[in-house]
Amino acid sequence: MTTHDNNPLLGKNLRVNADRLWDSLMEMAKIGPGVAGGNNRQTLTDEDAEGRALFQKWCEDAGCSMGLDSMGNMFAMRAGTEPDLLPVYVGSHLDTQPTGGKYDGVLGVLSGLELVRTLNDLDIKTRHPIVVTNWTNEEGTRYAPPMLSSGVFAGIHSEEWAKDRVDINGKRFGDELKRIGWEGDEPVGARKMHAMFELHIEQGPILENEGKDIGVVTHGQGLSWTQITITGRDAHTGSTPMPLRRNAGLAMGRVLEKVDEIALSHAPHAVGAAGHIEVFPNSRNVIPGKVIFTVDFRSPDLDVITDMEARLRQEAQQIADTMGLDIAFEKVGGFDPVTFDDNCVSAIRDAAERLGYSHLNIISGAGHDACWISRVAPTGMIMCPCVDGLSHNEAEDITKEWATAGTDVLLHAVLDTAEIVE
Ligand code: HGY
Ligand code: MN
Ligand code: MN
Repeated sequence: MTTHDNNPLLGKNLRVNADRLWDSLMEMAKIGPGVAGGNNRQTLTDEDAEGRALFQKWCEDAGCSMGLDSMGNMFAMRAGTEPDLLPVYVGSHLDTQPTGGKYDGVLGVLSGLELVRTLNDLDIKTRHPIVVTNWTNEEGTRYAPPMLSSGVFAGIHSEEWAKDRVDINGKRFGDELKRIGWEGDEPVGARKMHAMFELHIEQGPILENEGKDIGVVTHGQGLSWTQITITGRDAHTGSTPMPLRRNAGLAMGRVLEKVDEIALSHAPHAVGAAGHIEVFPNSRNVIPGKVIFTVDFRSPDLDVITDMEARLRQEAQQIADTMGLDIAFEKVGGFDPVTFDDNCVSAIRDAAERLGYSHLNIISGAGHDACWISRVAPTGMIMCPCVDGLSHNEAEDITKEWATAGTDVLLHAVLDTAEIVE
């Protein structure tokens, strides 16, 4: 077994092919284009199916065999010299937000493909197999909650519950997965992993502001999604006297003020907002009789999340009671803060050191499939900077150098874990 130390080929000179990586990112970005330079390749759409097919072709061209489980999770395996050893997994997600960027998730999948292509170029063999993964529905925008399929894989959700999720048009997850032809036979979660690494853009401003190439992700903050339905009464915006109104829209506004207050009371790490808001009947001259919105709270500290959830319900209930409105709460997503595996974190930090990339320990602000997979396998995350920390926006941007540095570190961390053989 050769490690980096005694094989000059595999030392700091071992790098991926930056142009090929970048070309693949740009090629994938052509599928499900947005309207402002980003992507709208939402899960289980025809565009998602097209992106999956391209990824599968690229993987098979690189000599990988493709596995597909019953949640549509894709597993492209590069054989190791010892097939009975558990594989080292890499990957992320190809689905995007409706106004998403070209790199959120996609970099994590295509960096895994570039890792395989580089090993092929140099005919490097590893003891453990290596598997490049595309997790279905990471974003949770069309089907809540996020990280749905990695959650089923990790035993968090049942497959039945996941497949019964419906989108805003009432389309069922399981039916859409069948419709696009990407429901596999493999039982979800049957695969066992030696380790998993996920490269992802930071989606925040820290690495860029600090001038660091690599984020060594030690923890992931926890997430809580509470969906709130407030019911008042539709009425004419012109002829209804103010005291007689039962204005659900006004109540939502007051609740959202409280969301901001609650999050800020746990500064500097806690965050809170509502990104999903539905107003009924959403007519200019009708007082909203009903609103449905989802409050997204996050913090690295589970006690803080629990406190924010409890205060939200108390405050919102009080606002509804005062205004004579009905209110209902439903927890539609959530996961506890994550501590990533020490050995994976060290492999990532050692790789960055060996390659001469500046690095910083960082807590992930966003949720990722790696957060659930850390429940069933030693898991690590690598981050690269993104411009202005902007993400979930079509203007999301990174540099080829940042993408390449992250992929170089992924390559070395995976090789240290999958073990190179002569
Ligand atoms: O919501 C998240 O943090 C992830 O981007 N799906
Ligand atoms: Mn993502
Ligand atoms: Mn995302």
